[in-house]
Amino acid sequence: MLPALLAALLATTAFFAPTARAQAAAPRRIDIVSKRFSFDPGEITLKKGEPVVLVLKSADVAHGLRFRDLNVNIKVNAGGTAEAQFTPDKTGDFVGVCSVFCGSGHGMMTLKLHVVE
Ligand SMILES: [Cu+2]
Repeated sequence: MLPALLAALLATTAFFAPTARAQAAAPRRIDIVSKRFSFDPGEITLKKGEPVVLVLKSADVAHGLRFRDLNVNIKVNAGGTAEAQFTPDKTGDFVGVCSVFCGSGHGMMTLKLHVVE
């Protein structure tokens, strides 16, 4: 009886703890639409140390969004949505590029990211 009760208690704790944490952090969500051959918006500004969720959507084929210096790489399937949470740990201007080859203009797909104090 006691082990069962303990297991139930642990399960409950495991279930509620992440929810409570997520609500406490409540990271800002930023929608980005990728489409041959651009990102919309083409420029975003974030605050250093503030967690965000980048929500990448594809309006056509598969795309990706990589910020090499920030260790972020999101890949999205054709017509799909993918997201990644990260916290910018340094200020500066960064350039995100499409990380999935999507056609002739692939190399021109960039997104400017400014991280401010
Ligand atoms: Cu591409």
